[in-house]
Amino acid sequence: MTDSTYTPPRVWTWTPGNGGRFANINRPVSGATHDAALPQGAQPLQLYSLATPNGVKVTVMLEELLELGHAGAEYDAWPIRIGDGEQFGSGFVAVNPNSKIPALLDCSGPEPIRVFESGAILMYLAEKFGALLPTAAAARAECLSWLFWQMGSAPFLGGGFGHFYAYAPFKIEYAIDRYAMETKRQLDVLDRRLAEHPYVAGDEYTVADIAIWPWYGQLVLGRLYGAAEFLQVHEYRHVLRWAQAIDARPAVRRGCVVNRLNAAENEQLPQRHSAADFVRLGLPLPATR
Ligand SMILES: N[C@@H](CCC(=O)N[C@@H](CS)C(=O)NCC(=O)O)C(=O)O
Repeated sequence: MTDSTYTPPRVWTWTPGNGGRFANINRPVSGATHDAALPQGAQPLQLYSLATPNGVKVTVMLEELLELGHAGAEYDAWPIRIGDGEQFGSGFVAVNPNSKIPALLDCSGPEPIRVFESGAILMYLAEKFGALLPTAAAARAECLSWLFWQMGSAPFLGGGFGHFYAYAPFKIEYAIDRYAMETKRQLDVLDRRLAEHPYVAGDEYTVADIAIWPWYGQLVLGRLYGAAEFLQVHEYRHVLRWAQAIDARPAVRRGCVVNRLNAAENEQLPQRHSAADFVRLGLPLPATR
């Protein structure tokens, strides 16, 4: 076990640039650091995001809605370079006072409606279009329970395990142990559920799958933190079956490349303005086009 010689002082003070991977964007206060207007396109929905697991939830949701034929789900997607601090621009902070992607502006009505927090965005869109969220009381309760399970659980996977395993400036055995155990417990929760049901909320693909897949699905597919072997993800075979099935969905394939930066040219779509943008990448277009 790591021997720590650190004794916390009576009052915590901020040391900028503590050496962690995201030290340059972390600060103990909120609010805008600079004036910067957000770009705005012609589509009814404006998305300000990035292709991280939290961002991908929303682009997959929008692509699934378009696949279902909801033309009102057309969107312009603009990348927010969080490594460069664009989430602290005044325009972005006006849409999300919490300065985190994803953030959505619904411009389809007389006044724009802002929505932030990926879970709130998924629910907002599901209710707006009457899709991917069951309406019968029991099925809806089950779906929302798993949607909010994701919101509460993923910070232990991302901010806990991922941070200490992959991003912290040095390895702390205690922290990695604690969050590896919790991550494996969460994978086991999902595995037991998916042993009995094709999808997380039951028989239907819903916003619960859309929220959970970018984190736990991509983890078992070996796409997060280079931790597949460390966590022995192949043991969660029901999660793996579900993850592979969702990975093959055309809307998921499209959603994963939107607002993606720093990938090969043919695997990223930094901005998305219409379905035609996917042609260059050779991806399947919405079936309704
Ligand atoms: N609970 C939020 C989490 C969003 C979040 O953590 N976004 C990260 C990227 S995945 C971010 O924008 N980080 C920038 C920062 O912390 O300054 C949600 O689900 O929308």
